[in-house]
Amino acid sequence: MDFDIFAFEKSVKNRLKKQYDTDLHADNHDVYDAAAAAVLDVIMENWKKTRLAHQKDKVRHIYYFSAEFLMGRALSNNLINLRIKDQAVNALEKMGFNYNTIEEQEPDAGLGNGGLGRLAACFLDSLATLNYPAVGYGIRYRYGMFEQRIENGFQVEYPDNWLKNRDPWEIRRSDLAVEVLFGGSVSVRHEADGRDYFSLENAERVTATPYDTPIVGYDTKTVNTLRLWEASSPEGFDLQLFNDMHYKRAVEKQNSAEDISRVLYPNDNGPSGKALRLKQQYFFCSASLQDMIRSYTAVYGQDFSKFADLHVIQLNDTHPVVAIPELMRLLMDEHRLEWDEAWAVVTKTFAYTNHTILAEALEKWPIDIFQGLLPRVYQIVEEINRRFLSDLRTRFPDDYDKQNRMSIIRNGMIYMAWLAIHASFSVNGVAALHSEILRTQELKDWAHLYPEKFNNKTNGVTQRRWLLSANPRLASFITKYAGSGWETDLSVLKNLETYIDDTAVLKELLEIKQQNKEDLAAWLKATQNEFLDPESIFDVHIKRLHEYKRQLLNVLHIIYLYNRILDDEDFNPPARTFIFGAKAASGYRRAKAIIKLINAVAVKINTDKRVRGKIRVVFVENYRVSAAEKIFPAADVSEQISTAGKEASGTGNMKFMLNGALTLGTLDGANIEIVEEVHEQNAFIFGLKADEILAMEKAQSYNPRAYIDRNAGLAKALQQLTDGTFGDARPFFQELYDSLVYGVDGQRPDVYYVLADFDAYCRAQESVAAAYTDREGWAKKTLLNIARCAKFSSDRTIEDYVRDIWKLKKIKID
Ligand code: 26Q
Repeated sequence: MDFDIFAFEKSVKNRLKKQYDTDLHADNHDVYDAAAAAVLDVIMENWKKTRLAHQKDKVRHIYYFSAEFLMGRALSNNLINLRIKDQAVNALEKMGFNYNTIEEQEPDAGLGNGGLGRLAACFLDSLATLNYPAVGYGIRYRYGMFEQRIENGFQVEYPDNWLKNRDPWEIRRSDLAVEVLFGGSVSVRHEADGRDYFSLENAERVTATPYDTPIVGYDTKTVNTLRLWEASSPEGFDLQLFNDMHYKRAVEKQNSAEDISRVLYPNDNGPSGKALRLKQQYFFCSASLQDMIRSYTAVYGQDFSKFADLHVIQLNDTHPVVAIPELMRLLMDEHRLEWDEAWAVVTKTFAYTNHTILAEALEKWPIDIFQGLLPRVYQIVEEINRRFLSDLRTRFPDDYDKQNRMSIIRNGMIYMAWLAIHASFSVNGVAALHSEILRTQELKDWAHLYPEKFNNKTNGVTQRRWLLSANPRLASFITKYAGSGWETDLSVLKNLETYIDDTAVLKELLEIKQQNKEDLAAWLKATQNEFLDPESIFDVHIKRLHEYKRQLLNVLHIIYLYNRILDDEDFNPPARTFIFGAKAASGYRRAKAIIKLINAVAVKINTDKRVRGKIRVVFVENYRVSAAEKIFPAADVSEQISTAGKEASGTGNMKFMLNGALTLGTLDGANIEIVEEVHEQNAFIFGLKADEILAMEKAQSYNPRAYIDRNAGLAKALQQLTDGTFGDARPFFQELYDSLVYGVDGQRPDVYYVLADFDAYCRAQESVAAAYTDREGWAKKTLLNIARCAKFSSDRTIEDYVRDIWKLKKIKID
């Protein structure tokens, strides 16, 4: 990169002078803003070059449609990918600023819930790094994932006002605004060509304005675009009403439009059923398709025969599936294609990724909501389904059951996954086990009908953010021993295996982990006044709070361990710090009760002198990407303990591995593939397997009582939930108890097999303790985990998508 450090310095100084008239008194945020703006300047030229190259060569692009992009911070990431971080840091420090302080000024772009949103962000990084033409399309939420504070042990949500200051990375493109219509009624015009043309009357008009953010590839000139849409009213507020002193009504239309991109829905794995959510989905899908069609028709006019050659749209779960009937509508109603022509385009354009097997997460919309909001799109969905059912009847004339099961519209609902599978040319799961379960269980009918569509794409994460940027000590270690080049070819890490018996190297590795643990301890001391002992095992459970992820299993073990230490003087396991970070969906009562329980157990244990220096429990407030970047490098143990068959993939498991933490996990999602790489002796695997759970579910044979009766330690821990041991939140803990032991609201007891896996989990934790005590043995396992994580780079994942689905060509800029 031809980077002029003096120009950069001057550019920062000039901005501080011009914008703030205060190079002397600039506060840290002003400096961040000026530095970011100066970095954007550096990016600008290649961004333009990339745009021109991609236009000029009329190349095939991937369009990643996603309701979420969990980008986190951009400053360090951009500096690293531009390969100018050291120089820029030096320049800023020379000016008297502390880089770390400056970096901390940037709010996370938290436009996602968790795994699915962060995966989208890793994919964009890999696509740019690998020089593939790609656009991310989504929503510019005014408020992202809520800010979590813990008050009296309970989660309290506060709005994430991430745009309070301007976002220096985005460029508003008002020149590219489009209009999206809602509601109204369908009117038909019969025209001279003999066809009926449909349009909407009295619809609500909403303006969609794109904001572009650059996606800088690592060590390449490619700069792709993330284009996020903002909703506003074309009319602004109503001056007449305002003058008549109807102040509320005067801004009604404006508010109603702006509501669409106001806030990210904070529930992961569980649909909202809210009309506003459908509005969000249609809003960004329609705007994005109009945007794509506009650039296409500028070159090819109304000849759509090349559209599917130049565009592939990947649907990130069902959230953007309404794009399917919307593209039909645009092609027929706005561009005058016949149904069959339009359908031929659509079915060559879309590919669908499924991210979950939880039944409650499968999106379906009540017809009345859908039809009321999108009357014309609904007609098209009906027609798609009518034609599909007529095909089904020819293929399976006697199987009425199947025809009913597979109908896209059924029982007053529209099934978005069915629509996606029927219209897409590819359907994929996100880990081998997950894709297998889709094929053989959840989507069995569909895999039978369309076997050629089904495939697996195991998730991955970008080593640029999750190793190079987050863990500079380990990054240098790797370069020193494995060699350079791993930043774009993670298989280089396998060279580390040469050092498996080199005690000096192993010692160095342990020292790096130790330093990272000290850093994390210092950060938690500074931010939440927590005391952590860096000599203890850092056992880390960070991910969204959900029953299937079984944070409750972890807590029950902690309670059990606490009791055991108190009961038995001779029991002296190595010191442990149990670290949690998790947000619960705002309306998910039981998840919130688990957060309260973790905090109540933390208070009890951390204030009990008898276990001081032996166990400690820490809840990291407001877990988010920038916190994750500090936690993964400091972890010894990676908790991946979901009920087998329920976690589609997991990606945190990969970030831990990359940072040398050992997996304590079930054979679920990508854990299985991690263990395939490192072998069982380098991980701690326990618990029921997916097929065993399935068998128990089918036989309805699971009785949690049996497990409680057989295990006094478990019985005691359970009893302590409700006997006041953990303080004053008894109704919440009582519900947790009841859900495990009796089942609540007509549910089976212990739906996620926490009690069935308890004993195996305790034994796995004992193995962890024993293994940790053998420091050199632990270091070997750590080294091996790092050496064998090549498969889990999102670069590998992207190459798999490109080869099997997207069929893109690399475009070198310049
Ligand atoms: C749906 C409708 C209305 C409101 C919200 C939602 C919604 C939002 C987010 C539903 C689901 C999500 C997120 C799901 C998710 O993050 N799934 C995770 O995806 C990861 C990437 O593939 C996997 O690694 C995880 O296993 C999976 O849980």
